[in-house]
Amino acid sequence: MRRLTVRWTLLLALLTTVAVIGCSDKGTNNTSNPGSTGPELGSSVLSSGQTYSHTFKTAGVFHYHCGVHPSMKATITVNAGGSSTQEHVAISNFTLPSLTVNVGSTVTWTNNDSAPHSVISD
Ligand SMILES: [Cu+2]
Repeated sequence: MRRLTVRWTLLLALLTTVAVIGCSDKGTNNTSNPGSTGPELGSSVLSSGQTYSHTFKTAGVFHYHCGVHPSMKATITVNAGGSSTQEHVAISNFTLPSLTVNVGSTVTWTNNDSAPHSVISD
């Protein structure tokens, strides 16, 4: 019985490690890692100077908004094919950036306002 318990503990530790490594989002301030069924974008509230990064793994049109100021809205269009790129965009003057990228690209938002903002899928 004791041996079985040890094996389960090791298996759980291994699964936890795999889950953490599998996280595709990075950045200084993200709380959610969108899965295949979850929303594409989900940052936490970004203070001035903080960033949020997300890699778009599927083509599509992704509408998003600021969770703090719902009137702030923009769209990321992800085209199939082409070379992936690293995009760095700013949130400034209470405006979220819209842009078009190729699939596989990573977009990093930086909050350049003094006010807090977030990046949330509609
Ligand atoms: Cu905002």
